[in-house]
Amino acid sequence: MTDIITKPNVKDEIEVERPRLHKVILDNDDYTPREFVVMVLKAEFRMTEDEAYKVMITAHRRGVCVVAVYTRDVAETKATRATDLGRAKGYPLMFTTEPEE
Ligand code: TYC
Repeated sequence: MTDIITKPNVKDEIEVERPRLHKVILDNDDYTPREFVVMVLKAEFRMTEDEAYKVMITAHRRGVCVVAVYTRDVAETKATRATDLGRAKGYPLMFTTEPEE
């Protein structure tokens, strides 16, 4: 028996969109020690000491710094985990997320 091979019907082709990426943002505060912020950035965002220091000092000087971008779930999980590390020590350290344009 001969198989008939047909080209996929155009109507069957599904167009998928790349998931929107979300930024994790570090907010400055007046209480969390600098070294603690650096430690959290290294632990949760797999940064080197130098990368973490640059992000921390940018947030310290400018008020906020974008830490990284991820899909929404990953961004929210990491922001929550990092914020919780500060809260466990009584610090007001805050990581938030927002969708990229
Ligand atoms: N501003 C804090 C201090 O002087 C350090 C700090 C930096 C805190 C960045 C939060 O996102 C931050 N101890």
